[in-house]
Amino acid sequence: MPDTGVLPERVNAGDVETYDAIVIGAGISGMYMLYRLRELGMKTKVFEAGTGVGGTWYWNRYPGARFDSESWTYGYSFSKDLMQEWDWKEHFSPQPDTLEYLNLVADKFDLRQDIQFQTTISAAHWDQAANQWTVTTDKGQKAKSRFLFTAIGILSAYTLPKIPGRDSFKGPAYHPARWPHTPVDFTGKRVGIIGTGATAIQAIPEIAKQAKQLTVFQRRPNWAAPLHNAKISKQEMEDIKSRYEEIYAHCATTPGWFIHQADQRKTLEVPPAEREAFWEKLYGEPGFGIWMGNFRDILTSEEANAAITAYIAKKIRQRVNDPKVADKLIPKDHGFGTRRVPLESGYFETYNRDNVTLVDTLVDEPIECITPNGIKTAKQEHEFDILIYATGFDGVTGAFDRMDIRGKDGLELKNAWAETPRTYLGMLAEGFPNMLMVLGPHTARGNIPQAISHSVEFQAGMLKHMLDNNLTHVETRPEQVDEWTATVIKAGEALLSSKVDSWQNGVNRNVEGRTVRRVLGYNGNAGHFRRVTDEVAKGGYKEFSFQ
Ligand code: NA7
Repeated sequence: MPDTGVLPERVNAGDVETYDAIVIGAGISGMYMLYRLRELGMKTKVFEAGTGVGGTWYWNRYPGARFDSESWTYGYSFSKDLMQEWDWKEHFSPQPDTLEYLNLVADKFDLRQDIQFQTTISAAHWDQAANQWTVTTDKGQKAKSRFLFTAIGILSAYTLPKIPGRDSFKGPAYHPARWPHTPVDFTGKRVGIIGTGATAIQAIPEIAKQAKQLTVFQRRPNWAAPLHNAKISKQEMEDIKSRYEEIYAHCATTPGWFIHQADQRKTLEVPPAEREAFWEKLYGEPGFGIWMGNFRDILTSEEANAAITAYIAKKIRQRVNDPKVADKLIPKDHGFGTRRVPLESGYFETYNRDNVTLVDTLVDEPIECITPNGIKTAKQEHEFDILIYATGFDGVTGAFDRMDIRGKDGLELKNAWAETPRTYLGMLAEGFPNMLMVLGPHTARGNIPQAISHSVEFQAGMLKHMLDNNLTHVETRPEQVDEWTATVIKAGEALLSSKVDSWQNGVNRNVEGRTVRRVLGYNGNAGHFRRVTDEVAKGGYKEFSFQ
C-alpha cells in the first residue's frame, strides 16, 4: 500500500489533550510501542513528522536503499499471523517493499487512528507537581501524558555538509534521508555525490546506471563487502515461514541478533591457506557473515584485523581495473570492520564505468565551495545538473538534541548528556522520570528491529508491573546509572572501533561540538544485555525507583 498522506488532525493550539502515553515517532519502534501500549489499555497518541508510518523506511527512498540484514530476520515477530501473511520478495528487502510491509502492519493492527502525522515534537517538559509530561509540537499544539516514549531512531537527524555556498546550487540538491516521493530521473544528467558511507555505497551503482556522468566526492573511503542479494522464491518463502520460530530463536543466541555467529578460532592460529579459504567462502556468501561470522578476534586484535584488512584490500584491487582508483578506494586510516561495514552490490565495479569519476577530496582535490553550477575544488569547477549530499546523520543523540527536552528541575537533556549520555540500560535517562527510550543511547543494538522488539517488550513489561501495583512514577537509581554507564564504556574499550571516528561513537564534523568520541551504544554481547534485562524483569524491576 502506498503512503497514504494522511493529513494532521485539526487541533486548535489552545486545546490540550491528555493521554496515558505519548510516543514520538511512528517508525518500527513507535508502531510496536503503540501496539503494546494499547494492549495495556493505555490511551496513547503517537506524533510523527512524516505523512506516513515507517520511519527510516519512510524517509530513505534513495535508489538502492535496502536492508543489509536478512529480510526474514528483520520483521516483527510478535504476531505469528503477520509472519505467515507477509512474503518477503528478496533476501535483502528493497525500501519500497519494506515500506509496503510496514503499511500492512499499520493497517492490520489499525495503528493509524492513534497517530497524528505531519507533526514534529519541538519540546517535552516534565512537570514534577503534576507527575506528567507536556509536549509541544511545531504547530504550537500541546499535549500531556503520564509517560513519554521516544521512538525517534538512531539515524534520523540527517546532516548536511558545512561547505561554503551550499545553498547556492541552482539545480536540485538532495539528502538521501529526504528523498522525493517520486523517483528522481537521472537520465542524461550530470550528477555529483558527496560522501561514501553506507548510503552512498548503495546509491552510487544505481545512479551510475542511469546518469550521463556521475562524480563521487570521497573524503574517507569505507570498507565494504558484497551483499549477494537474491530474490526469494515462493518455495523458499514457504520454507522460511515454516522455520520462523527456529530462525528468531537462533538470532536470540547471537551477539547482535543477526543470524551470524563468530567463528571461535583466532585468526592467526589458523594456517594462512585455511584462513584464506574461509575468507573466500565468507566473501562469497550473502550478508554480514564476513563481518560478524568471521574469526572472533578480528575486531579486537590489531594483528588479526590487519590480516583481514589486507584480504579485503586485495579483493578491492581485483575488482577495480585502474590500480590508482583501487588504491583511493582502500581505507588507510582504519581497519576492516572498525566502522559499520556497508554491504554493496557492484559498488567497486561501478568505478570501471566510463561515466563514473572518483574525486579524492582529502588529498587530491579538497572541496572549496558549492557554486550555482556545481562544486569547486582546489583544482577545478565540476558542473552538475543534480547534487546529492550523502553526508550522514548526527547519530543516536542527534534526534534528542533537536528537541527541547527538560526533566527534573528543568534539567536540559542536551546539557545532561554533553559529555556522555547517562542512562540505565539505555531505556531511562538519569533525571528524566517516566521518559522511556526505545533504542536510546547505551542500549544494545545490532539487528535493529529485534533490538527494538526487545526494548519495547521490556518496557511494556515494566509498565504492566507499574499498572498492576498502582505505580505512576519511575526513575533511575544513581548507583545503577553509574554501574551501567561504566559497563557500557568498558564493553567498548576492547573494540578497535573505539579508536576510530564514526557516527557510531558520536563524531560528525558537520555538527557543532561533535568532534569528540563518546560511547553511544552498548557494544557488548546482546546475549549479556538480554540476560541483564531478563533478570531485572524477573526480580520485579527493583533496579528502578518507583513511586
Ligand atoms: P555515514 O556512514 O556517516 O557517511 C557519510 C559520508 O559523508 C562519509 O563518507 C563522510 O566522510 C561524508 N561526508 C560528511 N560530511 C562531509 C563533508 N563535509 N565533505 C565531504 N564528505 C563528507 O552516513 P550514511 O548515510 O552513508 O550511513 C549511515 C548509516 O545508515 C550506516 O552506517 C548504516 O547503518 C545505515 P568521512 O567519513 O566523514 O570522511
